[in-house]
Amino acid sequence: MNPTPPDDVHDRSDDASGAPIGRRVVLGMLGLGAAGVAAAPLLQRGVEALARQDPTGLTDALPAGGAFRYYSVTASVPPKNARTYRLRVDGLVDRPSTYTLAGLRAEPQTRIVRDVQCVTGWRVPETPFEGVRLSRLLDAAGVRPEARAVRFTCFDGAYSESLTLEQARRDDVLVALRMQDKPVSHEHGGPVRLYVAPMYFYKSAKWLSGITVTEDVRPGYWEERGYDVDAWVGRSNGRDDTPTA
Ligand SMILES: Nc1nc2c(c(=O)[nH]1)N[C@H]1C(S)=C(S)[C@@H](COP(=O)(O)O)O[C@H]1N2
Ligand SMILES: [Mo]
Repeated sequence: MNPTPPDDVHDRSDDASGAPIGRRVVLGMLGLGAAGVAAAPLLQRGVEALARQDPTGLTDALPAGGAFRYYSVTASVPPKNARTYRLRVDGLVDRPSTYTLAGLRAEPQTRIVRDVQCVTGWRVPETPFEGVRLSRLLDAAGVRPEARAVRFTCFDGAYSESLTLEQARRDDVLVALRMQDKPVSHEHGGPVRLYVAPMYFYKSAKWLSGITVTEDVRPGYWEERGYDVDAWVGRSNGRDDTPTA
């Protein structure tokens, strides 16, 4: 099992050194380059509105103060509720199955309180998430021996994520029904999102609708655009905060 990097190494000064890496990647992906950096002050008009349109975290360059930003790579997502929500578990499993929200609520719930860390620098300390351990759903489905990875799909129709099977089986990876001690809101990816506590927040797919066990890791949405598949906080995406002896 991979050790979890300590949360307390990620203070604000740490962010200040780490953030430009993320921003450079982001600006490169947007094709903005130096012109984008020069235009950044213009973004300060309407931080909230822009943050909603900025899935990458570019608006983290702006002062906004410790709160969650909402990110979505799609303009709008049709909401799902207890009646319409379904989570499909399939792929290389012996027992493919479909969970309703009630079915997920009936499973044992695990609560984890850790810092949320976006790869672009913003961080929300001590955020509670609660839900069903992914390992539990995988065990219930009966993962076949040839399986090596898990792919996650979302009912926004665009986003995807992935983990190796070993990562997916960690006990700090949840299919989350609650966030900040409330049901996961639509804006935060409710009614059900993934929560991968030891990794940057882009791994925590919102609006989770599919868990497919696969033979190989298939890079997710941001990973196809340059971010690391193994997204350990502090030890990926150009950062290495591993303490040296
Ligand atoms: N479906 C979906 N999941 C997603 C994203 C997204 O755009 N679509 N963005 C990711 C990124 S980059 C971050 S930082 C977090 C943001 O979660 P929040 O909106 O609850 O703050 O969700 C991650 N999961
Ligand atoms: Mo992010």
